[in-house]
Amino acid sequence: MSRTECLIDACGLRNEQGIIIHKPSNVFYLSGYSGEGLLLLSGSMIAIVTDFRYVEQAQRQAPDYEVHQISAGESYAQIAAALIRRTGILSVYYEDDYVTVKDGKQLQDFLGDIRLWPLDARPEKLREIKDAGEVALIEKACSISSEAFNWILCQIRPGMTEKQIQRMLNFRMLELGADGAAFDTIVASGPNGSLPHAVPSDREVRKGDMITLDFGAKVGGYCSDMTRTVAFGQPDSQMRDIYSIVLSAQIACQEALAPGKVCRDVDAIARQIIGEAGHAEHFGHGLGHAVGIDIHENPRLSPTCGDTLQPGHVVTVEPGIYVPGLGGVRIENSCLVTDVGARSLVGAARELVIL
Ligand SMILES: [Mn+2]
Repeated sequence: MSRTECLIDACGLRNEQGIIIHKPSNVFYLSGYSGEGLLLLSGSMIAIVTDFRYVEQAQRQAPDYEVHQISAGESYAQIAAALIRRTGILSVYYEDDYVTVKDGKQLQDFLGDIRLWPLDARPEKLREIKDAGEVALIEKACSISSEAFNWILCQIRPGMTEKQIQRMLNFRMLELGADGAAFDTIVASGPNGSLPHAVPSDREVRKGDMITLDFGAKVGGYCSDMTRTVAFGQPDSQMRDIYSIVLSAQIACQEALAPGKVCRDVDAIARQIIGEAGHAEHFGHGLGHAVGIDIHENPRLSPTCGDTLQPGHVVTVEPGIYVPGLGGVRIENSCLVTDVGARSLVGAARELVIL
């Protein structure tokens, strides 16, 4: 079954029902098309509505789809609604968690008495289980980011700024074959390390800093995600202790990944190890998240997620400890859940590297 057919099946779509897809990551997952526009799906029609800039791209990337081009002054929603009305569809599923109130109202106006129903994130549910081709792309993205990490370790010198290191990492990933960075690369040195999502600054790195690098590559539309904290010169004993706590939490949680495990139970392992070491209040984010076309997908390894891990899930395991005024440590691998357990797709070593 094609992905489109799987979605139609998951919705139990009847003849008089259709689906309209706005979210770019869902458009790409279902059709392979990566430009702007909308997808229309029904039992009798699979179509892309786009504009002049993307018509040829849509035809190339999604050869099974009819491609409809809007004219000047028309909106995607207007043409989508006209196509839907022509097919005799009476109700349409749409992404209630993505379409803005304004766009939703406009779409409803164009549709007249055709009703809109929430799609309830069914495409995202399908996207949770990665097929072999998707795993291969994520694995390639992970190996590019691992290799870029091993390279940057040999490049860091005193006086380099966080922004410089960020640029070099991004450039290296591109040289190694990435289509781009999966998200804004984080480089956080010294006391900036206590900010889990620090924005790289003009701060110059110096001996005695710990440096956190959180980054990923994008390959064929799929993301990798990894974090390493390295020591630039000998770290003080407090940071060394923090590193070993985070490392033992990361190892324990990664080893615990297996089909049938409940996400919040894996998160709890990290929270217990870090809490027993006296750092409960310094670990305020979830243990991890799924990764795929989007950098953050479901399921989440968080205290509230009751989902069960299944073969084909790719999730990050990224415990961290952040102490304001001192610094922080985070260690993150992206891991594939297999039939028997899990394996990291990130090859770089996790043990403390002292530069
Ligand atoms: Mn992550």
